[in-house]
Amino acid sequence: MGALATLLLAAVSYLGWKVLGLPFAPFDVFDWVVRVLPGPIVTFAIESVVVVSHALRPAGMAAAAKNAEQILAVGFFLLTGAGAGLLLFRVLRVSDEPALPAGLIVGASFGGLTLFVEHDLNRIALGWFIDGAWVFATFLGWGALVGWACDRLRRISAQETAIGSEKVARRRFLIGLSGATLTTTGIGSVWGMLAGGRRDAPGERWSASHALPNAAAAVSPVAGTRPEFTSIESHYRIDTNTRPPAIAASSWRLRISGLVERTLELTLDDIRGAEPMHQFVTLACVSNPVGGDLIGTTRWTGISLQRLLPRLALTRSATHLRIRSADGFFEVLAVETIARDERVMLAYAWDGVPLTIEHGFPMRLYVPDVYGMKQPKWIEAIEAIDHWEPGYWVARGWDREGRMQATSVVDAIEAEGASSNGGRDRSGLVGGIAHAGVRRISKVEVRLDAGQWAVAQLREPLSEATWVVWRADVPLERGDHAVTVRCFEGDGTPQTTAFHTRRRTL
Ligand SMILES: Nc1nc2c(c(=O)[nH]1)N[C@H]1C(S)=C(S)[C@@H](COP(=O)(O)O)O[C@H]1N2
Ligand SMILES: [Mo]
Repeated sequence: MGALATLLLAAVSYLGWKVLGLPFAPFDVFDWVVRVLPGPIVTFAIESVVVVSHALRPAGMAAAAKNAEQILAVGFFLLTGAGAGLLLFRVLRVSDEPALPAGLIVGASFGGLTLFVEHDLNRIALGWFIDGAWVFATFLGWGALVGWACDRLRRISAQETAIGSEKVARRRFLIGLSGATLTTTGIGSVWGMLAGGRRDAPGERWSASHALPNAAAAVSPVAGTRPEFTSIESHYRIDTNTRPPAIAASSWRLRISGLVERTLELTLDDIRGAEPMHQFVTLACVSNPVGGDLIGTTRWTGISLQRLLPRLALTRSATHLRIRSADGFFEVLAVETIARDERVMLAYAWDGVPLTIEHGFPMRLYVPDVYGMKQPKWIEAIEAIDHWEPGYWVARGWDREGRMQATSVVDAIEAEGASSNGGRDRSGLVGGIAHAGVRRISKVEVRLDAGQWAVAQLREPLSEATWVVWRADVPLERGDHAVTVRCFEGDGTPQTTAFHTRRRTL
């Protein structure tokens, strides 16, 4: 009964979320529980999900990882609901209290807890009244269903004294109820799925009407190499939210406080009104496995924090900024980094359109040379402090610097042209990307099978902060091949992470 009622609650909530943007408790409760778990457990879970989704779907692992998380969240919700139902039945069995009021009380309590979670995660999208009414109504419905079923089963036991007829009556009741619940669940889920189709970022993309800055580059990518410019839709997404926080552009403020002459509140228009800065940036997740797709390149638009610095009016003792996100994420950035590097920016657009909610609307931070774990999305507050502090992931045991490591990937292995000599002297093309933060790539080398390392050609990158597309000609005979790649940073430092190898049978 508990499981059935929870399934129904999940389906109804899902419909409410997809159609009206109401809270979706299964994801939100899960995210909240993950927040309060100790770092090592969360890290272990994330890494397991990444490893499993990479094994299952190496080409679409970002999406696969999010799906796995969502399945876990719903599973956790169903288990908790089933457990609560079981407990309620057990307790009521030893007392003679009517079950319906007990169910309502438990439902209301769970509703209250859920609302607290929604508030804590900043996911109250339509206001306290509407979201609160919805959460209470759905959870009370859950409690009422469990309680009512419990009462009915008791009455059946009391009425049907003969053992056989009691069994039949109970079974009939349960089958009827399961049928009704499962049908409603099915309708709710399908309707929600249809209603919640992908919403594209509004506005015209910059890339739709502009040539890339390296359009005239002499070296062109080998067919099969990943697009040099990642579309917003295919950019990976990684964060600790199964559902992103709800932020309204009109009421959003960037609050600057702490060690400042006076606190300051900036609106989105204040920030968009200042001189914009555009940068082509490759963003990567520290959890990206060798050859994985948790890396992407787009055009970021925002305001340089260096230029904003005078307006922040930091006091002399301020050395760091604690940058806080609506989802509880935070990162600590040295004022010195901002003073040294004008590229550090508050970004509000990707590819010419406002950031999508998944990618941090309305504001996110860009810091050159570090992994995504150091680049908060959904920023809402900056606090000036006089010391360094570990950020969200660093506090959970992740690498303190988070500096991007040099990496290179083989994307394509293509046999090319007609073969001469009975297929022995076939030539082939291999290609891919290499990236080392903003430290540039000076050389990429490829190795065919167990052969010698050969130097690849490098395409001029979109910027010094983006990956470099490389290509190389290799003699490819028919058969099984393994192509391995390695790169060197601008100053010649060799890649130290594991080399990527791609295999192909020609
Ligand atoms: N507020 C917030 N910002 C965040 C995160 C998060 O969980 N919460 N995850 C970080 C991590 S680990 C990465 S890799 C990048 C990913 O950005 P993207 O989802 O836009 O690709 O966001 C970073 N910023
Ligand atoms: Mo990440």
